[in-house]
Amino acid sequence: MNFLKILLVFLISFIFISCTTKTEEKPDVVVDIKVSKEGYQPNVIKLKKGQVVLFRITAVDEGIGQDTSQKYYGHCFYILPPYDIMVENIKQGETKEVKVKMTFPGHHIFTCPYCSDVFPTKGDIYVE
Ligand SMILES: [Cu+2]
Repeated sequence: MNFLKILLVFLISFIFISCTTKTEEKPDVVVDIKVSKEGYQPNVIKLKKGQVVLFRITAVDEGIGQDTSQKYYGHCFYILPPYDIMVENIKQGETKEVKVKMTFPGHHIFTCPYCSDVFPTKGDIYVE
């Protein structure tokens, strides 16, 4: 019985670890991205499957506003599922980082859900 419990815990942690794309591994590549109401620069990013990528996102303008008492402000950086990576609330002039292991090949979209319905804040990631 105890053995089964241990096995179950092991299996659950294994599944959790293998599903997550955020990583503590050293980055293979650094990608600097600027975001403003003009969109992301660059907005097409080509990467290789298995690479660990450090994304550094800098907000150039105020985005949806700089009121930090609000839940959401500035810009953000969201890679849609299956990555489902979200960097929230990047203030003007601020740079936020996220490290992602590119485990899913193909075409993926990143966007700023705060303002992408008004501004062209969308981009493409190609993982081959
Ligand atoms: Cu935005």
